[in-house]
Amino acid sequence: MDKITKKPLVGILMGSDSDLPVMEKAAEVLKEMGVPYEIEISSAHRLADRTAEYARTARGRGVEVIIAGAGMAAHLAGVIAAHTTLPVIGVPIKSGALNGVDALYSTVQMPPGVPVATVAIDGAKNSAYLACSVLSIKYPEVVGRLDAFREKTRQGLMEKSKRLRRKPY
Ligand code: RP5
Repeated sequence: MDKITKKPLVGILMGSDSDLPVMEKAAEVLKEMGVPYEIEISSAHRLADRTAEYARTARGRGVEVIIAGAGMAAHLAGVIAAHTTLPVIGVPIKSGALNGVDALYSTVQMPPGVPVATVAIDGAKNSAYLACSVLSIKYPEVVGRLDAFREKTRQGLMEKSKRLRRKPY
């Protein structure tokens, strides 16, 4: 069991700055959970060498989980997974003519031995919660924060349900 320091434990990558409105939601969740992260743009196609280098050096720099979001022919998460054995979480992004279905298929259909844990189209929030679940194996602080978040969600929904039940029909 370890203690969290200021060193980034999660690397968030995205293929383009146009992915930022979606991917910053992952950053927000990690901030709420007190998990340090680094965030960068690096494309599988337009910055191929840099992407490979990022993935190869991530473990050595102390990164423990990588989140990669990309749209259209989304190969970012897969290319990262090809260059590291760290857990890689892919976020297919809704962009282009096919509204993210292309990115979903490109991200999820990895060959055996090179897995990418793929969340829903634009599922950046869940990518961060999943990263927290992975980290919770080693960092007990994260377990407590995940439990507190689930409890807050539960309470909020119970409140909403109560308010709805009180409405006259
Ligand atoms: C992908 O192509 C990016 O991840 C982005 O979702 C999409 C469009 O990129 P831009 O043309 O907006 O840079 O590689």
